[in-house]
Amino acid sequence: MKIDIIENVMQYNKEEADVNRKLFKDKKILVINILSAPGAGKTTFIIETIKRTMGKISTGVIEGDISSTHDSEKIKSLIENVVQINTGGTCHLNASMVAKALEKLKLDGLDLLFIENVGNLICPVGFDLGEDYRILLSSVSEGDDKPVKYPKAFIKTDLVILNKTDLMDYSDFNYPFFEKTVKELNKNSGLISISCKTGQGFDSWISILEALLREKKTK
Ligand SMILES: Nc1nc2c(ncn2[C@@H]2O[C@H](COP(=O)(O)OP(=O)(O)OP(=O)(O)O)[C@@H](O)[C@H]2O)c(=O)[nH]1
Ligand SMILES: [Mg+2]
Repeated sequence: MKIDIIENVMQYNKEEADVNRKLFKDKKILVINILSAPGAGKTTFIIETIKRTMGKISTGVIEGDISSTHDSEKIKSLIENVVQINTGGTCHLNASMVAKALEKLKLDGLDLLFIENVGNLICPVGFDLGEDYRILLSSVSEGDDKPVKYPKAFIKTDLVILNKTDLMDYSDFNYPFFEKTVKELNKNSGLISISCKTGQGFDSWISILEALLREKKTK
C-alpha cells in the first residue's frame, strides 16, 4: 500500500512536469534546474551568469527555498522576472510548485529560465520539473568525495560544475579523484570548473549556455 502511494505521487509529478515541459517548448524557453548542497553557490552562479548576459539573454528565475526571500531579493536587484517559492519545510521543488510559480512569471519574450532548487543533494534528484537540463553544482569547500557519497545527484545530471576553484590552494581537494568519480558515475555528463568569485571558467560556461539557447530556438 505504501509503495502504491509513492508511485502515485511520482506519476502525478511526471504528468505535471510534462505540462510544464510543453509550455516551455511552445514558448521556446530554455529551462535549467540547478541542484546543489546548501551554500555551493547556486544563487551566486545565477547572479554572475545574469551579469554577463544582460541585454543579450532575457532571463527569469524561480527561486526555491524552505523559507525567506533572501535569494530572490538578491536576484531582483538585477532583473524583475523572479518568483520565490517557499516550500515551508519540503526539501525539494516539485512540478506543481513550479507550475504555480509560472503563473506569476512573465513568459513572453523569455529566453532562459533558471530554477534554483532547494539546497539538498538527495530529495530534489527524483523530481522532474519539466526542465530541459539539470546542472549539478558542487564546490571545492564541500570536498572531493561528494560524487562518491551522493551518486544519484551526479548520475541524474547533464552537467557538473565545480565552483569555488579560488579555494583550491587552501584545501586538500583532490581534483583528479573528483573528475574520475564523476566520469565513472555518468559518462554523458559534462564537467567544467568555475569560480564565481574570480570569474574563472565563465567564458566556457557562457559558450555552453549560448549553444543550448541556439539549439532550443531551432527545436
Ligand atoms: N570563495 C568563493 N565563495 C563563493 C563562490 N561562489 C559563491 N561563494 C560564496 O558562497 C556562499 C554561498 O553562496 P550562495 O550562492 O548563497 O549558495 P547557494 O547554493 O545559493 O545556497 P543555498 O541557497 O542556501 O542553498 C556565499 O557567501 C557566496 O558569496 C566562489 O566561487 N568562491
Ligand atoms: Mg541560494
